Amino acid sequence: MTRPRPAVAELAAGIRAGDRGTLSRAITLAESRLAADQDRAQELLVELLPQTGGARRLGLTGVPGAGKSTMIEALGMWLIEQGHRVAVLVIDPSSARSGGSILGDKTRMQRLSMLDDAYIRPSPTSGALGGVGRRTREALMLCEAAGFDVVIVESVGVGQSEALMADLVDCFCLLLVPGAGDELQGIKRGIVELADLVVVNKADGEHVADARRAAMDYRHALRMLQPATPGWKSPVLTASAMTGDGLPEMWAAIEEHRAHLDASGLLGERRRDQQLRWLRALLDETVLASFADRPGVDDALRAAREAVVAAEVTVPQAVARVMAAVSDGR
Ligand SMILES: Nc1nc2c(ncn2[C@@H]2O[C@H](COP(=O)(O)OP(=O)(O)OP(=O)(O)O)[C@@H](O)[C@H]2O)c(=O)[nH]1
Ligand SMILES: [Mg+2]
Repeated sequence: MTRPRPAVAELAAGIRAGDRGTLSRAITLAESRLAADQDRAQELLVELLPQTGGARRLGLTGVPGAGKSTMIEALGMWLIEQGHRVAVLVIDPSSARSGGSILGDKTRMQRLSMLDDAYIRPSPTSGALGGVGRRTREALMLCEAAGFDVVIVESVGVGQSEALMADLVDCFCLLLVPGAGDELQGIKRGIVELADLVVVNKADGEHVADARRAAMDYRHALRMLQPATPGWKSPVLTASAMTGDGLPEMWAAIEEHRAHLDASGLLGERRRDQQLRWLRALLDETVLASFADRPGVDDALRAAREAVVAAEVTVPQAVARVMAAVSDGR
């Protein structure tokens, strides 16, 4: 069985031309677990590196139902009207397990997905070495090379996905809804601390007053926290993804944050730190994986566990034994 394999140069040309079909194929290639595909994907990424880095990288998180997808669709359509090209990557922890809720997300962004200047893609979170964010990071770079000047990453604000998202984006936006306390919203303090911008969504109809009150509360709470970006006071805005109210103000705040990152040199610093943390994480994982693959490791680990449980050795001694057994096995 032979599959058609477009040359890397051909893929690169298609992506540079902004072709969404080629972009999809390239992202699929980068997501593949086959070593041969990975080689080509990395070759492609290197080739496209000079065309990456140019987008506004925006992360949007919030509890399920906060209105992230609705907000991205409304903001995305507004941005496209302003002449932008908008890519959306949806980090979905459920997609790996169940086939996921992606269909639902696509449906919710139906109007956006029909526009030529939009691209929407789910990002699986598991499988590859390099942390859960790896695939999203590579997809983001490919979208940039394809000329999308705004890339929005959506992540459900529960679990660890928002910390990983903060390592992918320049501006981290937290979406809240009025009328629910922090506990109810499942928002951990650590997430609020990451926010460069807080938006209280669903400020429409009977919720407007609640939304304003919630925004006041958060403005107050944020004063007690370390700023997510040094020298930047994270604004707390109200908006409605449904009516579009507050979206231009939201984008203005994102642009202001960007101007602050540019003027202070923090943009380069943030992206460099992100790359270095990724290098570190991928290296750690790769070393561990290659260690686990060596002959004798399983036996040595089992023996170490037994010896520790039986209190025959200390934990450092057990580790030394495993390391010794493994070097002998080479
Ligand atoms: N009234 C009102 N409803 C909204 C607004 N934004 C979203 N909703 C509704 O809230 C519900 C959830 O919206 P989604 O956009 O799917 O929320 P989400 O955060 O993407 O949800 P998950 O992807 O499941 O985590 C939908 O029924 C939306 O119609 C808003 O600004 N006002
Ligand atoms: Mg959603």
